[in-house]
Parts: sequence; C-alpha cells; structure tokens
Amino acid sequence: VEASIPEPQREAWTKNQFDGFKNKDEFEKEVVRHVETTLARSMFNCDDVAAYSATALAFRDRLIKDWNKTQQRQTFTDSKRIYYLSLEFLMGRALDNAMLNVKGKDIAKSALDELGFRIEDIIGQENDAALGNGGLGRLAACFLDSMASLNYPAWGYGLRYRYGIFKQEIIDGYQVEVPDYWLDFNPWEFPRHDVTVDIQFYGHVRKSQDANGKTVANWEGGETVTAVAYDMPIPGYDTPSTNNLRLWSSKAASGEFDFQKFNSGEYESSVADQQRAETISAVLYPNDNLDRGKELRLKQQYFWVAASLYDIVRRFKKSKRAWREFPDQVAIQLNDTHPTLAVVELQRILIDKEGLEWDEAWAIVTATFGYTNHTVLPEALEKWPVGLFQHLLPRHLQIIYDINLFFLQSVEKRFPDDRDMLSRVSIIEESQPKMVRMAYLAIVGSHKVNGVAELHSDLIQTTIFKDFVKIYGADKFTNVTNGITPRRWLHQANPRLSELIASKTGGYDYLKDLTTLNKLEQYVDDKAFRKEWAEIKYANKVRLAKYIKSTLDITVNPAALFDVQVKRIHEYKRQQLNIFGVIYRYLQIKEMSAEERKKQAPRVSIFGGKAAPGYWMAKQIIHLINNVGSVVNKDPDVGDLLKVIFLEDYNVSKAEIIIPASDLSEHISTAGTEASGTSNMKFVLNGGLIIGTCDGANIEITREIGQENIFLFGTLSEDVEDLRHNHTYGKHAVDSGLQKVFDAITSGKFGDANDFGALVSAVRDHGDYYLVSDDFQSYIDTQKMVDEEYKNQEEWVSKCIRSVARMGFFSSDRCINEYAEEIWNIEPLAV
Ligand code: CGF
Repeated sequence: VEASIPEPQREAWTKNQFDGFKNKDEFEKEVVRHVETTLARSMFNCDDVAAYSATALAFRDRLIKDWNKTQQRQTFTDSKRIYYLSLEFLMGRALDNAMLNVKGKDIAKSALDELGFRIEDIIGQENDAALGNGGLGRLAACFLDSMASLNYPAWGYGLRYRYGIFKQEIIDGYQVEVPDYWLDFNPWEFPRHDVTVDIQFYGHVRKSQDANGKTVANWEGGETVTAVAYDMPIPGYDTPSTNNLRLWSSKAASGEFDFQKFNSGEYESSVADQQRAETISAVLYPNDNLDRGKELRLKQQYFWVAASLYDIVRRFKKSKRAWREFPDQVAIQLNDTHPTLAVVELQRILIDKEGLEWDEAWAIVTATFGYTNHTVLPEALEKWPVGLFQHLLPRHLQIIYDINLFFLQSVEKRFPDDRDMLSRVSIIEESQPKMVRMAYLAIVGSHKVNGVAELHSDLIQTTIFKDFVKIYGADKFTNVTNGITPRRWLHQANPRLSELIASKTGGYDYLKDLTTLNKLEQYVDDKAFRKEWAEIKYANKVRLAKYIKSTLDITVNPAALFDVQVKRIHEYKRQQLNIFGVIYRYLQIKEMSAEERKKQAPRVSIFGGKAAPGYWMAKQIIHLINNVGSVVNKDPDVGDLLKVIFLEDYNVSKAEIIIPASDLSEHISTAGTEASGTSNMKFVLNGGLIIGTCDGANIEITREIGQENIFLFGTLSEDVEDLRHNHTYGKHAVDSGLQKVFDAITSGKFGDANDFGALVSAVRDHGDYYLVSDDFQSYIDTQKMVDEEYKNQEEWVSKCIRSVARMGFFSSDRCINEYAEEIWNIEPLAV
C-alpha cells in the first residue's frame, strides 16, 4: 500500500502528520481548539459538559492515531485476528480509562486545572456506556482491554443500542425503569457511513441449477435493513496498540422515508419502514440469565452476526488466500449462544455464495469458532421456535436441519444402540412447538467449548452437555476461568491503593503482570504499611458514605463494617438470604440489653442491582430491602449498629466507588448456579474479604488466597440435588431462626405482609428451590464469625493484604492468554 503512494505526496502526508499532544501546553491547546471549533463555544460558556467533551475529543484524536497505526500494522503483517462476538459490552465510562491507559492523566489534570476545571468533575460528566446487563457484558469489556494491552490483533463486534440497560429509580421502595438514552453526545464513536451492509430477513428459498448442473439455493424476497458501522477505539495499557470495537446500528435500506406516501399526506406511515428498521438496534434486552424468545431479539442476533461476518469475510478476501486458510487467519469467539447464528451464516456464505462443497465449508466453520458457555440455568439456555426461524430466516433453517442431519448420522454410527441419544442431542427439540437448541448448535459448530470457572466447566461436562463429551471426547471441552482488568478495577477505581502497591512492588508494572502482587506479602507484618493500607480503605469508605448521604440522605458511620452485595437481583444469587439475615440481626439487636448492644460491631448492609423488568420476584426482593431499610434506619434502638442501604441504579461507574469501599462482600449463590461471578474478584483485589458459598470462582479464589482468608458457608453443589429432592418428596421444616424472620415479615413489621408473601412461601411452601432455609443457619453463624474477626482490625487488614497479594491469577490478561493459546491459536503482534 505504501509503495503505491508517489514520493512527493507521501512527503506531504508525512510532514503534516498530526502527532497528538505531548505535554500540558499542547493538550491545553487541543482542549481550547475543540471547545471553540468542534463545540462552537468559548471560555465564557464552557461548562463542565463542554470541558468533558473537549477533553474526550482531545484524547480520542490521540487514540485514533494509534488506532490507525494498529490497523495498518495488522493489515501489513496479515496476521491472524480474533473476533469477539458479544451482544453485550458493558464498557462504563471511557475517558478516565483512556487517560490512564495512554498515561496522559497527569497532563490532563494540570491542564484542566489551569483552565479552571477539576478533573473528577469532568470525568463525572460522562454517561456510562451501559450496553450490557451484568457479568457477561462486563467480561467482554475486560477482555477488550486485555486484548489491546497484550497486543493481540482483536476486534469486538456488537450492537450499537440506542438505549442501553434501563436506569433504575427507586420510588416508594419499588424499582421503576427509566430509558437510558446514552447517545446524546458520544465523543468516543466514529460513525462509518461508508461501512454498511445490507441484511436480509424473511422471504423464501428457491432452488435452481447452476451452469455445472449443481443445485443451488437462492434466498429471495423479504425485507432488507442496512447495518451501519460505528467504531470505538480500545486503547491498550502502556502500549500503542489500539483495537477496534465495531458496533452496528440499523437503518432503513433506502435510508429515506417513503416520499410517495409523504406527498399523499400519509405522514405517519411514510416513516414506518424507517422506524421499523431502526427498532432492531434500538434497545438492549434487559434480561440477565433469562431467555425470553422474542422475535425482535432473534432479528437483532441475525442482523449483528450477518453484518459482522460480512465484514470479516470481506477483510479475509482482500488477502486473496484460499478458503481453507480462513481458520488460519480468523478466530471467532461466541460469547454465549447469542451469536450462534454466525455458525450457520458462515456455512451459508461458503456454500451458497462462494460455491464450496458442504464438507469443505463445514471443516472451515468448525475450525473457526469457539463457544463460551456462561450458565447452566435451564431458564437461560436459548431456544427458538422452528416456525419463527422458518419465517424470519428460511435458508438458515434449512442449513440447521442439514447440520443436524449430518451430526445425528455420525452419532448414530458411533452409538448404534443408544436411540435415546439421538433425541437427547438433536439440535432440534421435538417439542410442541419444535425448537432450535442454540447451545447444541454452538457446540456442534465449534472446535472448543469452554466454561468460565473450574466448577462450572466441570458441571457443563457432567450435566447439560454430558452427551456431547461422550460424542466428541473431553478434549473439545475446556475451562478458562474468568478474570478482570486490573487497570480499571484497581488502578482507576482505587488510585491510592494502586499507588501504594506500586510503591512496594517496583512501580506500575504490576498492572501488566498481576502476579507481581505477591511481593506485597512481605509487608503483611509491617505495621506502617498496614496503617497506610487501612487509611486508604477508610478514605474509600468516607467517599462512599458521602455518596450515600448525598443520594439517600442517610448518614452512615465509615467506621462500621461495610457489607456489600451489588449485582443483578436474582433468586439464585440470593439477595433474599442476605436481607433475611439482616432482619435476623435487627431482631436480635432489638432483644439485646443496652450493655449487649455496646459490644456489637456496627454494620452497614449495602445492596445494589437491577431486576429484569418482568422478573416479579426479584422486584419483591428490592421492595423488601427498601422497606427493611426504612424501618431499621430510623429505629432509635438500633442507631449506628445497623443501617440498610439500597443504592439506586447500580452500574459500572458506581461500582468503581462502591467496590473499593467494601470490607465484606457477599457472593452467596446456591452452589452450582453462579457460573463464575467476577465482582468477587474485584472486591478481593480492592482489599475486601468475601462471605460466599462454594460456587463459581469463589472456589478458585479460596484456593489462591487460602481458606483462612475467606468466609465460606453453605451446601456444596454435589448435595444440592438431593436436598431439592428431599424438599419435594420428604419432610422439610423451615429453619427456626428463619421462621422468626418470616414471623416478623408476616406480622407486617416491614409493611404490608401480602407484598412479601411470595418471598416467604417460595421457601416455606414451594420447595425452597434455592435452599435458603438449608443455608440460613450456617450463613448466620458465618456472619457472627465475621463480626468477631472484624473487631481485630490488625488481623483483618493482614488478611486483606495477603489476599490481594495472591490475586494475580484473576487478571483478564491471564485469561486472554489462555484463550489465545488453547482456543484461538493466535500470537500477539510485536509493536
Ligand atoms: O456471566 C453470567 C452473568 N450473569 O452475566 N452469565 N450469564 N449469562 C454468569 O451468571 C456469571 O456467573 C459469570 O461471571 C458471567 C461472565 O461469565
């Protein structure tokens, strides 16, 4: 490419290169230029929002230079790329992250200072990019950060939702959902109006013969919607590598509304097509771990994977390589089953468009894809009615039937005596109506399937996918334990702790190799170090206490133990167990004498998280927490001993304030239900201890940090089934402590008892599926241990330091390296 540009022109280009800012003065100049020209403002009307926008634009300019070079480097070296397909990218705010990753925050701080702004206020102006529900979307965001930081040639592909996850308001104790229109002004995206793909839906398939007499399928008719690319630069930490997150937005294929209708006065229907097309990327489905099977969701999925694959294939074709080399150049990771249609779409492209034979195409497809499973919960496993497929994607359904036919034939050959096996593993479930099982399609279409923590990966192999392990052998299945990026979740969220760690571990290199944290262990007995450590925690708690005061007008004591459970509200995550425990504590305090009360360790129970709008039980849990709070927080008998806080609208940027302030966090899912959890890692990395069940990544955290540094309790996953069986068929009495809690609730102590009847009877009368009663006593006992241990602050802080020192394993860098080696077969690109 370079050689094709004549010398004089090349010179002109090179001479005029924009180099970005290199010091405070140059940065200031950039900011002023953006305020005055891009934003058309002046120093007289530059408010915080404008200052934020100009700062972000200055950094974006800088990133885009590196982005261009990174893309050129990848093209010139023609290296293999990894494409991470995720329907969710929960990015949070970008400015602080960008400033830290390119090491420009100090410059920005002093420049903004001179211009009359506080950098914290400026950072606070940014809307969260909340294009995800919870762990799965945030994992994708951490992975992007790691892939860029480790110099992997990687692209993320997702949807540019106009509305991200809804904003949560709490009104009279109830969750109310408010739309999140986050795109008012988004300086981080580059609309690529020249990068568009037309995507087809509906229609029919017509078979015809080509010139060689071969039968070919033609997918015809239907409707077309255009996908427009929006690019977001993803800066690596301390490297010029800047990768791309490409998000697709939908618009009407013609780009215009119907003029004929408009002219004849039918104003509303003239824009209907346009609006229908735009609906596809309008809104993120707000369900976490729940499949709702809506047609629009399937449309979103196909729209996004078809556009992404078109893009990937177009890039590959430029290299003029033979098709069989496709998997040497391209690895595609399916983040959950949401992008599984990509398997079918690639097969369709290869056989229908490129004329490859089925087997040759299928070998390419399966060598290209890897599939990550994130859940064993039956309600989350995606299935689509065959009829819907037939209507929306008729050609894809034919291909799915063929994939299934060839797959079942091979199974039959290997297991001729196991007729049941065929119906068990069939991609088509013979139910009424017939359904396409997306997880099975993803397994059959990939060369590797991974779970996200050891227990979870074992469970998928021994339960939901066990037949597939028999069929393909255990080698196809693997584990990659989740991780988190220490850049955002320590350096950015907890700058003082990061600085202290850097001062003891030899600088900030630990952010690139998190195992270096182990150097901290030698300071565990250093009193001065422990003091500094404790002071930082206290300051973080003061910051959260101020936030609580300013948002809820409740005063909490920063010296109290901050006990935090922030995550999506879900029965399996058992916020109900936590709030029942809080009620139990409250009842105990009420029964105590004044003397006894003096001996109690004060506690602040902090909750946060959204319930899916249609998830009634989860909303009841939120309501109960808030009602308990309003009784407890104003009870003079209780005072500082207990406060119950529900923080509204939990999101990434709030997590950055909450997590560094926690003493204890709760990860208390019913064993075997939480695939991994990733906030558990964030809390420990920020010097907080965990109370948790033997579930998900808690188990590996325990192994790494030592069981003396974690408060484990509750049923083990291997016992869960038996207990459930007993609940259904045997005798099962509610735990006596829990019964007292239920009595308090049903007596109306926390508002209308009828409101919480379902929460009580789920445990008492309906089989207690999540084993709340079974685990209640051990939960309470373990909380008592926590109270006792917290009184010995020296020992508590030592435990925290030791835990942080041993958290190196949980960096998403380690995780990405494992994917790269075991699944993607891809190398970092030298910079
Ligand atoms: O994915 C989850 C999360 N809820 O988004 N699953 N999904 N779907 C799991 O439940 C978490 O346990 C897991 O940490 C996360 C990322 O793998």
